[in-house]
Amino acid sequence: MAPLAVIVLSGAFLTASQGIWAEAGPVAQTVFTVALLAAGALAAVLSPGSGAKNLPAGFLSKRDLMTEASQQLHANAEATVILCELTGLSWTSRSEQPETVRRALEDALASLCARLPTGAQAAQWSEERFVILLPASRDAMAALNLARELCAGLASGPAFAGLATAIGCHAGIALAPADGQSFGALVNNAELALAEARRQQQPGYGFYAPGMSAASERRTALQRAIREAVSGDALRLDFQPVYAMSGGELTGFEALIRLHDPELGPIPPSEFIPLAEEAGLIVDIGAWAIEEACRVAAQWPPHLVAAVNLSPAQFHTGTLITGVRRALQRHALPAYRLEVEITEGTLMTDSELVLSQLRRLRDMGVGVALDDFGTGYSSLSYLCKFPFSKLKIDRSFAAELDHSASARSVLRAIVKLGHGLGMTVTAEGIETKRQLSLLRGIGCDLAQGYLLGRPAPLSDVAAVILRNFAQQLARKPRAVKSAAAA
Ligand code: G
Ligand code: MN
Repeated sequence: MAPLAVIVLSGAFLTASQGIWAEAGPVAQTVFTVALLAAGALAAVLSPGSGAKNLPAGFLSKRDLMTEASQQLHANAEATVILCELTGLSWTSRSEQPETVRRALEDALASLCARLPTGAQAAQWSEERFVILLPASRDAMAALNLARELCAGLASGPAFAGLATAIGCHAGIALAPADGQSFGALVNNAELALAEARRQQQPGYGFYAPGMSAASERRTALQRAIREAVSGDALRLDFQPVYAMSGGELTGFEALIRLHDPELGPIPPSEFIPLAEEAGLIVDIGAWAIEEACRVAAQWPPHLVAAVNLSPAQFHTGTLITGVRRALQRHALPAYRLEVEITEGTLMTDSELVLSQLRRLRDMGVGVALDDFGTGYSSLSYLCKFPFSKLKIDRSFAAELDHSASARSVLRAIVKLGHGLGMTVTAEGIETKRQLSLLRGIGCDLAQGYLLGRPAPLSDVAAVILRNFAQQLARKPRAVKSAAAA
């Protein structure tokens, strides 16, 4: 594990120094440089043998590239730094096929080197990272074209025999003097651009932009908050009621994860779920949500269902089914009172893996809803392959209803399709009475939205249940009274 630790350390050091770097004085920059060199040297000494041994002829040592860059910046204050990162070399393949990985790395480096224009210089930065120094930054387009060529060249490069995954490349670009006046600052900002390019996936390369430091600091702070919330019990579930369109009877609640950080305040799920996914924390969070929803639902009247949203990552752990089964057992909750919601995105990759687990959940009696329907690819083939119990129509349709006749036609078709396949259809995002009556007229079975009830903390749930019970009692006294007596 030693080499992994050292390389991760050097990466973490770079990340931790983001933002601070810009303000750092010469002493700190020297310390930074020495630390990088030390980490690189250690990594080389401790390498398990999968690192490239034969660097292409044009490659400088890291130290020489630093000297070169400093001289160049001193002489004409202009330079372009491109930080490239190879992808696809997993640690599994590294430990299982060190020789193949080493050759693949060398091939990738040679291919990278062959594409460098005259005057460009390069050095290996860490095992998978390479810094390219271009002599001037006046021509930003040339830098962008080079980054594009490097990424495209590797992506379509020779198939590396024996490797399970193809080798790819991401690149971040920083230009002096605008993006930094020292080599360290340029590399640091190229690192931020690289991280953004990695997050965006397409096109896989891009320039540094000034907002990236602040955005990166917020992401780092949020990931810390998420980590602390997971270990420190600060996650909460809010519950949004779902009602029957005809009669208005409460049928259950959708459980929605909420994160409230003492310093950052409430963090919306749209912000923390992608970050939790990125940090690999979503699996723990998801398992907790299932457990908590079962615990809470077990205290409700027996006709009410709790719905929990599942993330794609939860299908890759191998523990989803046992986790659900254990949570149901622990809280003595009948399976039909739990529903899981997945979006079409979850079915996009490894759909067989996902569908086989959904089938097992259905066999157990757990409800399976297709969430946000109509916004993704709406591939109707999933509807044939898997018997979803419920279709939840994305809230954008409710918003469109007021002014779009075509939205009404599409909705009618979706409802017909859902009913034809034996599914219950829920309309989400109902905010006005007009939307409610239109959606009822179109034939949706269930209704959810701010008009009927916002997501509310657990402490409000009992009041929602009681209010609905009272309303039902007032509406149809005989039926409800006899149900209550029984
Ligand atoms: O993707 P899913 O349907 O699980 O998303 C639920 C999200 O939708 C929650 O964050 C919830 O707060 C939000 N939401 C629920 N009802 C409404 C609504 O009526 N309008 C809007 N804009 N958002 C809603
Ligand atoms: Mn949902």
